[in-house]
Amino acid sequence: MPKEIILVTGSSGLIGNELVPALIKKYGQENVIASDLNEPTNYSCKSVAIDITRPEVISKTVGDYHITTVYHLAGLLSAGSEENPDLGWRINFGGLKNILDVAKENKLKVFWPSSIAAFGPTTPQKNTPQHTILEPTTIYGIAKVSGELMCQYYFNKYGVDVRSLRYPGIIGWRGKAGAGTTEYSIHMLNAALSSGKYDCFLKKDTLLPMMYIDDTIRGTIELMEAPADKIKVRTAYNFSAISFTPEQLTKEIQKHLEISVKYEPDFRQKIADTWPESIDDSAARADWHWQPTYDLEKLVEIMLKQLGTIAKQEVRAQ
Ligand code: AKB
Repeated sequence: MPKEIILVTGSSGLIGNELVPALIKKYGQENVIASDLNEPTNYSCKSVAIDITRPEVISKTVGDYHITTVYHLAGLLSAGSEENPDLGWRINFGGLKNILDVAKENKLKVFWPSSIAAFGPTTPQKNTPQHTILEPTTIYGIAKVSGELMCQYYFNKYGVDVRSLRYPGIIGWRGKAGAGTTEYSIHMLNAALSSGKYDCFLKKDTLLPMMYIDDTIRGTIELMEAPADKIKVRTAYNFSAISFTPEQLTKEIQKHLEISVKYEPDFRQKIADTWPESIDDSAARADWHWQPTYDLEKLVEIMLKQLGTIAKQEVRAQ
């Protein structure tokens, strides 16, 4: 089998911070290249700076390092995109288009995350089906739906082996939370360990699909390693684990630590209101055997443990 050499874009983000070490463990540090807008400095593999809006930079990196596979994570999340729609579109859709063009020229295999943001207010909110109405009202969601269709187009027309998942809210501890909406959960967990107080920008009963990062990383690599003929969905697979509200998360945290939460919904509530409450991911389960393992109880326990360890290390380093 030809050697696989993997480029990860957006390596410094929440997911990149977990995916890069997982890929290094699996494929060896000599076969992984980490990249972000600023060159990452924290990985044992080679790192480079890539501005995803500059196709010539992507092309040069792919040529220089003989890249065969790209995990394209670079993006601007929902709230950040809503604050700067032009930038959101340029990074989220433009960046993907640049990656797909380089993939076409160089026969690369590509992973790109779509999101539950691809759905909108007219989508059935409970147990949202794989194939359903996609009429998002955020610029982030519009870029995700357009991106999904572009992935399918590049697969059908040019044979680019591009695979995608509609990520729910991802909860991890190694990287910093981005400018998203489901990221309230990570801020709340951090607040429980620091001040014990949190002002939540969503209403307490906002039910959203969520997932612990270890499930995300495993599912993402499993999708990429599945035989091509098992991948029947070339837009993006529904990808699900659990759903909970801010209030349910607060109650679970309170089993371990004291936290008082005030609810002060802002513009991010409007974004959350257009997203599903729960997702039907039976296509992913049937086609490439997706199976989540973390429930809310396990997620909170491990997040508090890991964030607590980091906080102690930071205090010792001061
Ligand atoms: C966000 O809230 O913007 C992201 C997402 C669900 O895509 N976490």
